[in-house]
Amino acid sequence: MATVARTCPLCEATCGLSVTLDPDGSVVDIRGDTDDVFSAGFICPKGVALKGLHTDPDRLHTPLVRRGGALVEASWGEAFAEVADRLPAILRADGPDAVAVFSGSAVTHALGPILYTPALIAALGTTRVFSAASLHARARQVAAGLMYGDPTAIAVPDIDRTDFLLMLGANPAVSNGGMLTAPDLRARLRAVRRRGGRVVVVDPRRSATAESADEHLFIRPGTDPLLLLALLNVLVAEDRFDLGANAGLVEGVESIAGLASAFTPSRVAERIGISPDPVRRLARDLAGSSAGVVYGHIGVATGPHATLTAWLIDVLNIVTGNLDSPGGAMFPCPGHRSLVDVGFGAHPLPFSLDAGRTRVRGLPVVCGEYPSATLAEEIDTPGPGRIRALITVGGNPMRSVPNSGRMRAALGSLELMVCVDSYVNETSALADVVLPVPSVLERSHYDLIHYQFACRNTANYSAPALPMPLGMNPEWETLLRLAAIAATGDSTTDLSALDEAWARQAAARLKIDLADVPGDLRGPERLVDLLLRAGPYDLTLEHLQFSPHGLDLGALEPRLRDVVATVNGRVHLAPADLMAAGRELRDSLDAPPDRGLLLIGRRHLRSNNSWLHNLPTMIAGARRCTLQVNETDAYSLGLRNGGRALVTSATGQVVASVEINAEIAPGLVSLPHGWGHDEPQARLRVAAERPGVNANVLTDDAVVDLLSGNAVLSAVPVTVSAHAGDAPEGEQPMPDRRSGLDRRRRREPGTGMESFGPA
Ligand SMILES: Nc1nc2c(c(=O)[nH]1)N[C@H]1C(S)=C(S)[C@@H](COP(=O)(O)OP(=O)(O)OC[C@H]3O[C@@H](n4cnc5c(=O)[nH]c(N)nc54)[C@H](O)[C@@H]3O)O[C@H]1N2
Ligand SMILES: Nc1nc2c(c(=O)[nH]1)N[C@H]1C(S)=C(S)[C@@H](COP(=O)(O)OP(=O)(O)OC[C@H]3O[C@@H](n4cnc5c(=O)[nH]c(N)nc54)[C@H](O)[C@@H]3O)O[C@H]1N2
Ligand code: SF4
Ligand SMILES: [Mo]
Repeated sequence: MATVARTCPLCEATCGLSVTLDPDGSVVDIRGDTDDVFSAGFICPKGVALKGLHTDPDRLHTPLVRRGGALVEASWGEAFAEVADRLPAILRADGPDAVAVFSGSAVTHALGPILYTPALIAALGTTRVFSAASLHARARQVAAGLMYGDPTAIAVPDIDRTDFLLMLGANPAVSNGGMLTAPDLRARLRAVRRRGGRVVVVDPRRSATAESADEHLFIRPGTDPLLLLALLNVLVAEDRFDLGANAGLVEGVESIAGLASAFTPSRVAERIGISPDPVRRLARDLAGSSAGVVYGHIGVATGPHATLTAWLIDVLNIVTGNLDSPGGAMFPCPGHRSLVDVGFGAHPLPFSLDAGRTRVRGLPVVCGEYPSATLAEEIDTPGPGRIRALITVGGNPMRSVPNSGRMRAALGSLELMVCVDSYVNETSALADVVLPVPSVLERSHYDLIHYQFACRNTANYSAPALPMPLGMNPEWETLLRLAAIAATGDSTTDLSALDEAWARQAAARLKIDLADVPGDLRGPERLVDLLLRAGPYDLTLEHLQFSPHGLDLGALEPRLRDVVATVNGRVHLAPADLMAAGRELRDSLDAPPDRGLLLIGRRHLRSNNSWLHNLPTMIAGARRCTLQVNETDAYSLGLRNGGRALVTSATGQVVASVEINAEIAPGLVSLPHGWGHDEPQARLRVAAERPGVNANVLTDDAVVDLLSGNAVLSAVPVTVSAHAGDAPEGEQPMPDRRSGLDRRRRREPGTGMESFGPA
């Protein structure tokens, strides 16, 4: 038996795995790699599940082509010939923008698609590029762009050295961290408390993270910017702004103080559902800590004011002297050069919101991408520039993008759809051609994306644990083949010349001599070697090949001066667009507060957005795709634990199983996303047994965070009523958790949560 060390690519935590293999290549077991320099043996159930993922009988091994209405097995040659028959004609007739590319979250977790999807986009020449970034990260990018001049200037909590963490809309106990790469984040949070620090969680649910924090404040969904402005208001009123070492580098402090003056804790209390006293205390704790940091993710990054929230989080870190300071919010410095430096996802610097507008709605084009919430309208709205063909890579827009009803009709109207994916899921079920990818264990890995958000500077390369099986194609070659078809119309061109040209272009941009790279390197390995050579630590791929458990490149260090890319070299605390949005919020303060029922999401440890539900070990146990509702609301809505509820929004309806839950505040309901495995042509046999419902039937593509175009997936207005019948077959109700209500709920005295019952 052999044991190989490799990095888990399933989430952002980048844990080291120790994979034990039989001589015949079958996986004996997967454990945490205790020698991994970053994760030191931590592993979650998803890492263990890589074994089941590898052997899942529904995972694709052969391309599929639609014949007579059904997807049937085809050779690679036949599949590529099908694309070559149809794609070039569309490009010729309607130009490059008639063909769109959607790259999903799996792209950011795999070297092949990270490095070669851009080659496909370049060959197509299309500007219709969509990705999961506008479903979770775009607001951070726009706020960073406006403040620091560079949308990639993202600061992360220096979690191992902080002594006060205020966390909004994130649940790392389940997600293991988002836009914060920190394996075993739960232990790192425990360590904050052990060394005398405090963790405060702001969340409309008593999440697992909230449960283990020092303090949890329930908040009315979508109102986080009001809380953040109230914190600033207290800091101004008590003269607690202290920019520390950054004082000379920051402009706009007075404007922030002026804006915050209207947002007193008592004025926002009813809207946010938090009384003034805890807000004042929170402001003092943050300002009084020796190293504090504010951090937020999905719950606020997919809210209706996502850019405003991202901005105010950074503003708070700056005015309390915590930006770019140990224990505060710091800019990582990974082992490799940024992909932006080779032109991937680049945005003209200094950043502006004028780099382009979408065809139909005129939303900003950021980092070379259209917002994913505009994908359906760009397909179904007639006129020049309409999308007629779509290539998806590692994504499931039928389950991840708002307004699935419209999306389904739009995808169904396409003249050609090609999906590069490991499954026939709800999206690829609609494709004309499906191209499979190797299993995680059959490909190499280096986390080009998430090391940019890591709480320690780290570099770790994993060679494939298993050889590529006969009949499989490396994903980078598949994407390069599609690029060749787009460029030449021919499906049989020699790819080595194309790969050579792609590497030469990257080397020129990085100012590295391609001759320095070992001559036997090809594909992603050659590009990773180039990016490491051009990086700040003079690493090479060979260094990492000799360090199978990774290289620790040290704690984060201050580097704000290197990061700022504004014209005058200063941090803009009060950019005009954000101030205008802040003033709009101020002007709405006197309008009557909204009391309608709001839908929020949640994640589960044994899931990965819309996938992994096909593995028996991941789906076992109590049903998960439930509509969580508080006891008070359940009573007034006539809902019963284990019964059914009809949930209606502006875009659609679903019938979900009810779970009465004491952890969720009144006035809202929660449904996880990524479910609804009931698409007739999908091939997910295990998932189909417990399909759940698709939350994105209810989210609205017409409502986006206007500054960034990021989708709004939280705080969605809904109505809920009882629906006849019990929970669907096979979905056993959870035990009624009402009995735990008093024990679990430690509500802050005097919060306004009681006022959140539905109108
Ligand atoms: N096991 C597992 N891990 C994952 C994923 C997965 O699907 N499963 N997905 C991965 C991905 S793609 C990402 S981006 C990350 C996301 O990682 P996280 O950001 O940690 O995401 P969630 O676990 O969804 O936590 C979001 C929290 O926000 C709260 N919330 C909702 N609305 C609001 C609001 O208006 N205000 C506030 N303050 N809170 C709100 C929710 O109740 C929830 O507890 O996780 C990654 N890791
Ligand atoms: N309502 C609601 N909607 C949401 C969210 C939410 O919180 N609430 N979260 C949003 C977020 S944060 C995200 S990131 C998006 C995710 O949205 P998507 O990226 O569109 O969806 P995923 O479910 O992550 O799909 C990943 C796909 O990649 C495939 N795959 C796995 N490995 C590989 C590989 O190596 N190569 C290729 N080519 N494919 C592979 C899987 O089979 C799966 O089909 O969803 C968003 N949608
Ligand atoms: S936390 Fe993320 S990276 Fe670590 S084992 Fe689990 S899925 Fe893999
Ligand atoms: Mo995400």
